[in-house]
Amino acid sequence: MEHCGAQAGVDEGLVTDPPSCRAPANFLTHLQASSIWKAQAIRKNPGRLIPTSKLPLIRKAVVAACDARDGVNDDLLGDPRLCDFDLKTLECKGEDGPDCLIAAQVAVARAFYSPTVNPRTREQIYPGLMLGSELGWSSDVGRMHADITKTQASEYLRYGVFHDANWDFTTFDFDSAMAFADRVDDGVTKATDPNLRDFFQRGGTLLQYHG
Ligand SMILES: [Ca+2]
Repeated sequence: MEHCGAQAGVDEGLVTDPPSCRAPANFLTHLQASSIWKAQAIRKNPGRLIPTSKLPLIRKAVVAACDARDGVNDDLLGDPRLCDFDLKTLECKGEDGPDCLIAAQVAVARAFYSPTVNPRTREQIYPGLMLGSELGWSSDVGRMHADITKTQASEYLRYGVFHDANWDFTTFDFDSAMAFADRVDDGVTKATDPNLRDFFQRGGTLLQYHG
């Protein structure tokens, strides 16, 4: 039986005819670029890595500011897009401390929330992370890592796209390199067409779930 998604061990996306699909990666070339976007933000801001111990601080402030926007105080943001929390309110007034973020960490957090964009066209390459997602940032999904050189994103781009063992993620630009990655992939993992008519006409059924 063929599967796709995280359970297969790789994020190959919806590129086969699987009967079930757990957490399929979507728009893989751009998803990986969004990881590089975060890694470059961490690299550019000295003292930038937000320690795991401070992630609950951000989430608590976000929820305190926006919990009621969905009409229910339940420690959840029903629609994070309704939240306009200002990270500046968490910036340290003086020295670094457990209850505040230094300016470089504020800059990194802003990069995490920001969509990945093409600097020339300003087109969105991939959405940013939602307000309220902060507790997941230290996981492999959030990519709040000091070293991205051996993550899935950098491995994919190093070997799958650029075919260069010495490829350096800090050199990735989000205009020409992004276009190159899309050309090399040529739809193999960048499967974004939602039209599954042919699949269903062949009698296919698909159980897809995410979490
Ligand atoms: Ca709520």
